[in-house]
Parts: sequence; structure tokens; C-alpha cells
Amino acid sequence: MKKFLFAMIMAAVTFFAYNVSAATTSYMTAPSLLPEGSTVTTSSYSLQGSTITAQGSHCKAYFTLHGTISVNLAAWSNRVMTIALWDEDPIFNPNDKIKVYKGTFTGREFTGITVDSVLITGDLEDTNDPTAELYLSLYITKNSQDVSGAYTGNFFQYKLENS
Ligand SMILES: [Ca+2]
Ligand SMILES: [Ca+2]
Repeated sequence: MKKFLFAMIMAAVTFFAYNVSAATTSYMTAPSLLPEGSTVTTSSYSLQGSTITAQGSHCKAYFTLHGTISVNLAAWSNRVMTIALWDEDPIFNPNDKIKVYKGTFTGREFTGITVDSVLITGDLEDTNDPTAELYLSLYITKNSQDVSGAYTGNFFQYKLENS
């Protein structure tokens, strides 16, 4: 009887762990950004959440801080990086913009990120579809002293989650 109970607990733990890991990517290197007003998008990742229908309120991006942008760019603490979290949908169906984050700098160092606006908290997909295809779009402001065409390089990492 005790053995049976132990097996039941182990099965429950294993199932829980599987659900959590299935819904979150590992940390990935952010794409290089061009501070010329162009928006860069990442690949999308299919992530199954715990809700019957994927919900905007369950989708998040996480970021590592303290990376440094290229020395070809001005050390400018008013620089802003705008990052939007999206759900990709099939062709002819517009993608869903879920939330927007603002990244801030101290000189060239990436030192802060906050949620700027939340656009979708409810259903992201058709009823009974728990899987969202999450990706980011990124945009970084340009200073007139930046060397034209300089990439910012890989100064942070991100991961995506549908919990
Ligand atoms: Ca989708
Ligand atoms: Ca959708």
C-alpha cells in the first residue's frame, strides 16, 4: 500500500514538472539590433499553457540584464528598447500583440525592463486551443552620435513562457 502511494506521488510530481517545462523556452540570445528605426523579429515558439484556451495573461517574456551595447553606439541613458510579445497566427489571420516591454539603459549598459502596456489578457486562440506561438519584435532608438549601421550585438538573452 505504501509503495503504491509513493508511486502515485512520483507520477504526480513527474506530470507537474513536464507541464512546466513544456511551456517555457530556455534562455536564447537576442537578435542583433540595428539602431536605424527598423524592427527585428525573433523566431516563434509553440508553447502549450495550462489553460483550455491560450490566455494573454499567461504569456510572458523574461530578460537578462547588464549586457552592454556596442562601443560604436553613444553612451546615452535616454535610449529605449521597445519589445513586444506576439502570438503568431496562420496566414490571413493577424498576429496578436499581447504586451509591450520597455528596456532602459545606463550609458551603454542594459539596466532595466518594465511592462509598458498589456493589450490582451483573454483568449489568444480559438476555443480549446491551449498552444500559442510566441515571438518578440524589438526596436531600439537611435542617437545622432551612433555610428551608422552599427549593430548592438548580443547584449541580453530572453525566454518565452505560456504558463
Ligand atoms: Ca497562434
Ligand atoms: Ca492567436
